[in-house]
Amino acid sequence: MHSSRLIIPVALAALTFACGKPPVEGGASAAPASSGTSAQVKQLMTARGLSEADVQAALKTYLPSGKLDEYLIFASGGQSGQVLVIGVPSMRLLKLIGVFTPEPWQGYGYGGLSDAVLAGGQQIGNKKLTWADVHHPNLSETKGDYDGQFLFVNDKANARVAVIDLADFSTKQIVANPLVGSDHGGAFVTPNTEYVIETSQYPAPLGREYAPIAEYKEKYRGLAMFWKFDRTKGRIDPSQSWAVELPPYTQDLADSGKLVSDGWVFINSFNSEMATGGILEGNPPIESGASQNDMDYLHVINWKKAEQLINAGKARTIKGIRVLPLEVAAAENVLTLIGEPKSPHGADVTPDGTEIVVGGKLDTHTTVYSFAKIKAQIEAGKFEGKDGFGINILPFKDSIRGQAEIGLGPLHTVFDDKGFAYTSVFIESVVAKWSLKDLKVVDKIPVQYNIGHILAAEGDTVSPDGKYVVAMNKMSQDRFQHVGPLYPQNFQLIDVDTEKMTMLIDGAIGIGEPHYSQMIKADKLKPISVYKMGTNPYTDEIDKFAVTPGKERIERKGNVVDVYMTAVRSHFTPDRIEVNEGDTINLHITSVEQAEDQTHGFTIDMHNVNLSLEPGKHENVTFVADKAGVFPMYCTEFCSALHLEMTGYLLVKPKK
Ligand code: RUQ
Ligand code: CUA
Repeated sequence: MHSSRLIIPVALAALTFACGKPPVEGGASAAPASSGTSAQVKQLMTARGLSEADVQAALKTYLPSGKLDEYLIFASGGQSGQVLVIGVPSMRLLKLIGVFTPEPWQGYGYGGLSDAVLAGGQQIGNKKLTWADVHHPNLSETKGDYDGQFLFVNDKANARVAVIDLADFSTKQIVANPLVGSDHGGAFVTPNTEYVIETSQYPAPLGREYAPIAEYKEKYRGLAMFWKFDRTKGRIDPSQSWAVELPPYTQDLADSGKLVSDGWVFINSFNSEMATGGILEGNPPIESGASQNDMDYLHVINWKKAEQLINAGKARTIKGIRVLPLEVAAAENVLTLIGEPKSPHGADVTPDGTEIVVGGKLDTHTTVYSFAKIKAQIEAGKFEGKDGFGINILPFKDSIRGQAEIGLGPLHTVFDDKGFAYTSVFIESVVAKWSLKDLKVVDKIPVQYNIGHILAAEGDTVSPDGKYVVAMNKMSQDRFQHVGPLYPQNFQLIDVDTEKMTMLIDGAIGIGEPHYSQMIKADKLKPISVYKMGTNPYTDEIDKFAVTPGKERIERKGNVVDVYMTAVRSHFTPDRIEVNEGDTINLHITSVEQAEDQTHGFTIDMHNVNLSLEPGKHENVTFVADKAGVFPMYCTEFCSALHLEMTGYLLVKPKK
């Protein structure tokens, strides 16, 4: 196997030699021929067809064995229902976090305590959800800056939000929105993570009820859900959560205000035409019906005021959630609207919180809204009219600072530390860098191809880092080996510290279609290495069934058998479990290891049980031994030289 990695350390030496020499366009470096090392590098470059720029890109991204990445990306795993953790600049995949779907290595969803987490909102009527459309991972914030404690992520297809604790990188909670069936603008946090915001996508009657499509205007609605986050518990508290009812305008992406605009939320919408399709009935498809008007509506929500009204009892309770009715939201100017150009998509608040940048998929501009103008007009009651739901509309021209001519299909925007914005331009397949000051594009870099989201180092916080931007591209047709008609997604790492943006490396994403991602400085994360002995990671407490060494036992009460087991290099105690066919077995297993990296696994053949037993972790498993037979149990992690010996038997005696 030829690996590009092999050449780099040598190339590094070569560039040191070549220092001060002009680079040779597209060819080998201008290193002095007298240097043995550089001659070798030159040879390698020629043999592999590498330019000077290639070698520089390699030098900027290569990590020698043992060196750590500077940033971590938390990327949505799209249809996989998982979250990817990727190192920057190496673009190495570090972890897949099981969120809405089982993840076997972590033993997530295979018989242990995590089953209850995974089951959150999984049962819809008589259907069980086994996948999710993961869209937008968002890190918890303190004062508008990532604090490295939690990650939230939404499932667009089924309107669920998950909480991941970054102490152990595992999913702790999934909540299902009882009011709507799909979401998109999520899971954005307010600057101190008071709330995790989830806004609906496709309008439907609230409470997941039925109403005929002919009653779309009267009965179908959108929603902005404010999930209350309890930071000390590290969980969303549904009982303290509430929502604002929205008109059926197909709300899209959302962002929280910050600093001066803290207390506000901005949500895009499309299809303010309220097209409902009906192709067979002779109507235009939704896609063209929804593109008739020149403007859709940016929704401006004053959430602090909404919260006051909710607390003052102005809510209607639907399916256990307090909802601020549309009439109240409109009358109190909790919700106001502003025009936004055709088929808007991203809504991104600038680092200083003063402006909102909106991209229009069918427009060539990004539009920059001024929060000060918006607020002043709302306070002065300066509206240009009302929409069909009685919501006040602010004049577009007086609400914006201006527009930047970007290119074809601007979508999402992130920011750096020098006053520049970076917008993904879908149709043109470029990243456009533009100045927030004068709204002028200063640079463009082609990406391969069809970029969707974009992310920058801490790029949506109050203090972005610059340095890196990642283009999240959908179609990579010529970038990787063909692996069938479904191509890998392509994360392209771009250096934005150079005068012109430069492409550093392609990162193939081989699962799901990632949507948004965030990039955090790695040293902000303080994950644990071991659990306190006996910890139930889903309650963060010592489990009441935790087993201490010497206290292992098997207790039988009628046909219920409780097994108290420990795992340690390289045995399970007890290692023999003898039961009768039809018995209910409660297995309580504690890893009594406390050394870093001493992980075991646990499986029972043919029982679909698979656990990961990291040091100190406790697991409970319950099942009925409904099949007589001999079932080996073993450790599934190659934990020691005697790993294969870390085994035992479940013996199920047949009924007579
Ligand atoms: S988005 S389609 Cu984040 Cu651009 Cu979901
Ligand atoms: Cu324990 Cu393998």
